[in-house]
Amino acid sequence: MAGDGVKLLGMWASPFVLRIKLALKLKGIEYEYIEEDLVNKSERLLKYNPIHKKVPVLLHGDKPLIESLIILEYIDETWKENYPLLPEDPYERAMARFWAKYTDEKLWLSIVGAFSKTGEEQMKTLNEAQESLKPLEELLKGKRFFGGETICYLDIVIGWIAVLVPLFEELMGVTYVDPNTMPLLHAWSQEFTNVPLVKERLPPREKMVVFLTAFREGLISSSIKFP
Ligand SMILES: N[C@@H](CCC(=O)N[C@@H](CS)C(=O)NCC(=O)O)C(=O)O
Ligand SMILES: *[C@@H]1O[C@H](CO)[C@@H](O)[C@H](O)[C@H]1NC(C)=O
Repeated sequence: MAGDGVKLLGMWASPFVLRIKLALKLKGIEYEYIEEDLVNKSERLLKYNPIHKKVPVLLHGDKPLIESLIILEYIDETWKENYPLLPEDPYERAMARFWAKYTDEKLWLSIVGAFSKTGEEQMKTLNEAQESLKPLEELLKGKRFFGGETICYLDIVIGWIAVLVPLFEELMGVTYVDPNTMPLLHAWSQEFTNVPLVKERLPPREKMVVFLTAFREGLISSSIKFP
């Protein structure tokens, strides 16, 4: 039956891996999860993702799939009947893909960019990040989730903002999503992480704080390259 032989290579803190966990759960697909050590990468990871050497990797039987957005579309097309993720309408599908690309390019650069800076540079880049978040506020007008009444493709794609941004804010002592100027995005962020299926899969908060503190130190000292 569909679902047999599905494996996910992941890393507990990865927001890209979380996308795949959520999609598989929404679709009701059973899978084996394999935690990868990204400091000491396994033969398995290098074999299945020799180009980027990154997680997530989805294995469907012996077919490897890489890049979380591609994997999401593959999952949606392979298990069509269960809980559609992308919209039906071609124009809406195209727009969903546009916002996904915007999220992974512009938003990722500006949000993590500000996280990698201190002092005056931090304030400047934070401002850019806030500007780049504004279109999401527009997108949420009249909706509870990006998908409408329930979480869909775009909620899963943008979900990392709900997971990481509050932690970034706490560690940096700043505000990315001001509840006064971006009330819909702020409310979405809380609602999304409170959906039981999401909440059960969030990385442990305290472990995340330790992980992100070290990540930020790496970014600031340039021992971790970004972008
Ligand atoms: N564009 C990729 C990003 C995946 C990614 O950046 N994965 C990180 C973990 S969050 C990784 O595997 N990093 C390992 C490395 O860069 O060596 C996707 O959407 O799947
Ligand atoms: C790296 O991983 C391999 C198994 O994939 C293991 O045998 C080895 O001990 C690990 N090395 C370190 C330094 O953790």
